[in-house]
Amino acid sequence: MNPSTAFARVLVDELLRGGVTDAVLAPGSRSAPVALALAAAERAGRLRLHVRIDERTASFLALGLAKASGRSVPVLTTSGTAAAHLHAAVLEADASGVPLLALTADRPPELRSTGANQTIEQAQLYGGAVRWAADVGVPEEGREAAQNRYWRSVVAKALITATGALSADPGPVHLNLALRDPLMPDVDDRALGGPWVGRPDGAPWTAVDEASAPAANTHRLAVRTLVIAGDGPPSAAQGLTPRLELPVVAEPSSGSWGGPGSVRGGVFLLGDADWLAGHRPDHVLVLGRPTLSRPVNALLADPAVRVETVSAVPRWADAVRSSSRVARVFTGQTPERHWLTGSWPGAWHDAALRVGVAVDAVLDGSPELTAARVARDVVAALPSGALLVLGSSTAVRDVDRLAVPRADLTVLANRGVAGIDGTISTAIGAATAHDGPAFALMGDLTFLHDLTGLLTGEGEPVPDLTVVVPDNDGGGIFAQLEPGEDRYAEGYRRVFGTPHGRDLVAVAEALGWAATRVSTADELTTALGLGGPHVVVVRTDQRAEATLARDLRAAAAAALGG
Ligand SMILES: Cc1ncc(C[n+]2csc(CCOP(=O)(O)OP(=O)(O)O)c2C)c(N)n1
Ligand SMILES: [Mg+2]
Repeated sequence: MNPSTAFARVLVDELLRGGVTDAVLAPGSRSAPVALALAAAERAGRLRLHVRIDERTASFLALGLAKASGRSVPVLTTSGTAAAHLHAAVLEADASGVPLLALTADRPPELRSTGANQTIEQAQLYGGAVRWAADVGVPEEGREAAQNRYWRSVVAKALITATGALSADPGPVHLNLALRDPLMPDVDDRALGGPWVGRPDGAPWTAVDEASAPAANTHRLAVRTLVIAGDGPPSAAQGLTPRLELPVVAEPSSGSWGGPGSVRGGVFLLGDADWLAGHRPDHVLVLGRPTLSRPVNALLADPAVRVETVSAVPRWADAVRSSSRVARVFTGQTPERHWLTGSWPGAWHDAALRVGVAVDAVLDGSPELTAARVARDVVAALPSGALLVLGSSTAVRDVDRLAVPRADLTVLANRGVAGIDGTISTAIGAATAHDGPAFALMGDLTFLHDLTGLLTGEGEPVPDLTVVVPDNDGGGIFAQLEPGEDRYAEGYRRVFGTPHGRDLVAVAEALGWAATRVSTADELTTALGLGGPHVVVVRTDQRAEATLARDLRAAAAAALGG
């Protein structure tokens, strides 16, 4: 076996031993040995392989697979700019703690800095965004046993690091793979033998011993304790038990959404200064990473509020730098149980119910199917057990403030860096790993940004995914923020509104997806029931959305007695 082939086959074998079940690749010639080894593993029924022509799409697909499965997912590229296209997904994986494994094929050292074709500085390409990066030495003839140990231990370490098995800090890892010609295999797919064997019984080269459970910390709860749950894995919510009866303002992708204590439209309550003045918590427990709303940050910055953080990972979120304590697990004890069953949590739940009725009346009162209503109705219409992937921008925020929270859905969003990139690919990846129907909700620019994500080639697994796109012909969120104020009207359309004028049904169909345009609530419900892969487009209007957002806030304020 030539050295590149031996290396590639050992690498893939060790990935499989380490628990990898899915891998993604984009084609190229420097990466050929690894690509062929992955394809061979798939033929042997040991792996599900996904092939994409666009590396950015490939990496977000891997991100979605890893996010939904909790397993490491390798994404393989050739050398040069191909490797750079993984950067956005690596950043998202870093910020949201997803075990993405970037495998970038590279030229051997003697070709670097020589002007050789498709050659860049790839080692440390992703800087501090990865938990670990290794520039793996070029496979060579001879020293088989030593090279086998080296390769297997590098892969085992990469997987242990990516999954956070020892650190409790999962995240991306980069293996830069320098390969020398010949790159094409000189043997068939026979099992690895001789010096290339791994540990007996299919074990990984290095396995992690079960870590002992982290020590429990006890939070001293106040009479008025509020839980703010931001984006994070469901484990972030562990320990939040129904018996505590604390009100929970949970973001949709928090794992606590719809769980015990979860209030609908919490952002309306926090955003109403008058109501909050009478219901201000003394103590706020923060789980995960809250990123969606300004009223949450305002509350966390309030010096009268004692802020504490629960974080299973050593990177806790504290964007306003007010947290006075961080603990690994939540083990809140009610000092005096009856304190908590008093009027304060009840007032939050009552207020949320009143706001819910008020916003429903506004949403149902409009004859048009607005983006806001789509967000609420999509959530309500999904079958139990479904996956919902939310795009950044208005989609996730509309669900956050308007939908009735549901604990029976798996809700994911790329909130690590909150990019509008790679969302279709993330959704396809997550849907592929999810057991059951999957749905995604994203704006038109978010959709257009990742069009190559729709491009699933011949023979690729295609999940049951329905992508719902409220199409307001551009970036409507800006109309709801400062740029949307009348005094900036002159430049708005050109530099914020960014209308594209495309027919997204035609666009989706051109890329091979069934697509439907809907304009009523009933049509939306019907379209959601058709099954995927399917794109559902709803035409909406940026300015009307901004007006509606104001109407919703006013209705909430009125319901809160303002
Ligand atoms: C990769 C990336 N580029 C730019 C942005 C800035 N940005 C945030 S929201 C947004 C507009 C999104 O438009 P769309 O997806 O149509 O959603 P809408 O705001 O219309 O609901 C942009 C450009 C971003 N978050 N990520
Ligand atoms: Mg839009």
